[in-house]
Amino acid sequence: MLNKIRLWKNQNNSSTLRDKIEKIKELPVPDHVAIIMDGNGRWAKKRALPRIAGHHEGMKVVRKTTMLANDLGIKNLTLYAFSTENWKRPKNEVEYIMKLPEEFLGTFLPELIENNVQVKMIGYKDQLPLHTLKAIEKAIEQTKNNNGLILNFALNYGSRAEIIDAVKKVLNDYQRGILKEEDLDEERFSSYLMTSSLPDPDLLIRTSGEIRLSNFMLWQLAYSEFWFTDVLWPDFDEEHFLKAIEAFQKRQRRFGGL
Ligand code: V07
Repeated sequence: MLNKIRLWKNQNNSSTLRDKIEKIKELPVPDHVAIIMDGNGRWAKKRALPRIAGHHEGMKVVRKTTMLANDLGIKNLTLYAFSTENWKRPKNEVEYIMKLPEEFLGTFLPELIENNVQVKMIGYKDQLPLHTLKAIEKAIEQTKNNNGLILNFALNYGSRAEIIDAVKKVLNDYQRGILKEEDLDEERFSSYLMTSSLPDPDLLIRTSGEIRLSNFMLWQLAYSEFWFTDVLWPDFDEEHFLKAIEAFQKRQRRFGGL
């Protein structure tokens, strides 16, 4: 009897999830969702586990979120996995985090390929351990012709440094006569950023209760909708993601009504 109830409950839950997905797909979904995946350490602490256990659990949520974004027809998903500030963390934690791309891709790359997902990365590659970089570049290469969801990892990324580097490239192109002063506008400047191939995010999600940008996509988020939630990243499930998308669609409808 208990099993029957459990089965009924599960079927019930998963069918409402499918219904919700279908409902959301009737309205325009954001073209680009960016997520600051915060709260992994706090999730672990609450359970008296080492911080790395939170990062590992967070990695599983990356997979679920990617598959749901793909199902919803979202075209671009950027995930903030590691900031240029995160090197200040304990050495063993950083070493563990830098193994996560390999572990993730070792397990899920076939699934990403099956689902036509294209892997990309923004951030400073030169400071990454070679084993991390190699795994990511292999995934980028193997998925470069896929035309489904673009799964873009921000890794060793910092927005102010990105902007300074863009300005330096602008100055260089100006000096070489490739760029005229009158041709520099917002669109042209965007083409010097690491995100040049991506549209600006329509929706930013940050988990774990912090209400700040922490040097993430400062230029690109100028016109985006923001969704902050207290839910810790390892607890962020399909229902939470759908709630953020629903809120986005409601705001779009209000905006469209004006
Ligand atoms: C990382 C798990 C998610 C929560 C945030 C911190 C820890 C997946 C990746 C990844 C990166 C590149 C790639 C494939 C997967 C990852 C880092 C940290 C550095 F091509 N999760 N995850 N990378 N965490």
